Amino acid sequence: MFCYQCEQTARGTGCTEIGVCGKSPDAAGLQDLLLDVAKSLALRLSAVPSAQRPADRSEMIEAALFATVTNVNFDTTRLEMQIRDLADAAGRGLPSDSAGLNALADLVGIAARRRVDGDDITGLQELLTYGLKGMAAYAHHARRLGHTSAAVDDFTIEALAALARGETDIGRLLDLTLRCGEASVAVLALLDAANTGTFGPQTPGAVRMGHVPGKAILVSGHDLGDLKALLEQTEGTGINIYTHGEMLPAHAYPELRRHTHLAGHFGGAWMWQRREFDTFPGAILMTTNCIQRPADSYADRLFTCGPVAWPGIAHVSGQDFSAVIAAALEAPGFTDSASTGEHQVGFGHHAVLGLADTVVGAIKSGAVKHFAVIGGCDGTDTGRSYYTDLAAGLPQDWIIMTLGCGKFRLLGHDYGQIGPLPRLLDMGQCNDAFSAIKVAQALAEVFGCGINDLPLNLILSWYEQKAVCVLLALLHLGVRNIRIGPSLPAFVTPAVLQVLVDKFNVMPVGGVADDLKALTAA
Ligand code: FSO
Ligand code: SF4
Repeated sequence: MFCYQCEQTARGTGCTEIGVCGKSPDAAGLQDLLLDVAKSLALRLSAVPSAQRPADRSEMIEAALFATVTNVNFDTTRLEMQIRDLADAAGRGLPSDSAGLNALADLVGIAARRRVDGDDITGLQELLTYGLKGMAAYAHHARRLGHTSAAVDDFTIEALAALARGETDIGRLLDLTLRCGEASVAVLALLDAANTGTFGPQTPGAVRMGHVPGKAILVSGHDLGDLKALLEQTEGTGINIYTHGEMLPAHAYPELRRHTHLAGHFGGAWMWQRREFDTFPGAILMTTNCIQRPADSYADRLFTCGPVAWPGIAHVSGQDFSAVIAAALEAPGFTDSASTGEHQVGFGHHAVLGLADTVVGAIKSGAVKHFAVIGGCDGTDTGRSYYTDLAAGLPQDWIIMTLGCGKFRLLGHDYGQIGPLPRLLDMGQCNDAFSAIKVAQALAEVFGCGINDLPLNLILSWYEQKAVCVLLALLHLGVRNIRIGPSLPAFVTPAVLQVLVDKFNVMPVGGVADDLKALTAA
């Protein structure tokens, strides 16, 4: 196997024996093959005008791409079924046995392509592929809420078809990558419309960080629609629902918050799940990534749904959560109350722009000097304390906008207020980078300048491919001087990095003291 798509890749170069994430060589090979048949299907569809393409094909491609995102689908049986479905739709014959599929996978994987095309071209092809994977994840959530975009679907097919043809022209690959940024903006807007249209715009409010006595279900991942269905199915059962990881922003949505048994938030970011799930005395539902190898102590009360799967873990198909509810009723539940305090959520673009007069007044009076977006995806790397220390060290007249599971690095510090404004504005999930974009665009309009002329810095943490989608979206909007860490992607070769530096002045995060000095010198 060879995989270098995420930040925790082995030795910073690539996982070759087994994934640091726990992905087996067989699952890695099947994911490579799944991507390859998705490209074949896209190539076939690209020959047909978009209006005449069978309705379910984009959804199939989207599901295939999402299945290959880091920490989503580790189940070889499910991967093989998906490969065969896509191959059928693509009219492509495949070996009938698993060994044959594995052998085929070796021919289409990254290592084989690197031997032919070299590191730079393969790296650029993968950069585009990972942007498409991130888009697919967000598009999937939007689609489940009834929101789709022909522009997004068509671009995915066009880009995958180019990859299927083995596009090696660096100029064309760069062009597709930057256009992937344009499609990424569209998909972030799509999911924002889906979430706020279905559950109401985010509104500020406090979330209990802890638990109360009673039976309990913990919901992790990103899919607000699954959480909503579970809230409805547990209404009146006495079971309390807790959010975990990227579900924390669910408390900001009126249509979710109105369920009084949405009792609080339990735990931190995804990578602490083995420790946290172990101590949770109820059922646990993973709605999307990021799943880790389940510990025996909770494997029998862990459930997956949607695109996420782990071999041997019960998978809920559709949204009938009766098995999850039964497991919660069987488990002891909490017998006490505990709390580490409250966290303010809900500063999506509707809420922040609703305070536009206050924000603009605070800038004009000098009470607010600068904005920083600090967030993205969290991971286990010890270098990630950078984000904690940087945020804590910023001057008191800086407002910090945060989002994604990277926000957990910032919690536990009292940032205080500037007048009526909290200094830490939690904008939501990683896809709510769209809110940061909207706020920046609105400020640029008020002050009659470009986004890059605003007193604004972006300091992002990345982990997996949704972060690539968000980064490409920001680059498409012309945002310069973005700091990325804790390390740069292995698939971005020095030559490709130079292009990003020349065009956008993308830079790696440095030391906290040096970066604080550089950020505050401006
Ligand atoms: Fe995090 Fe995981 Fe939301 Fe990612 S929970 S790491 S980029 O899946 O998506 O921020
Ligand atoms: Fe390694 Fe990340 Fe790929 Fe998993 S997803 S195999 S950790 S590079």
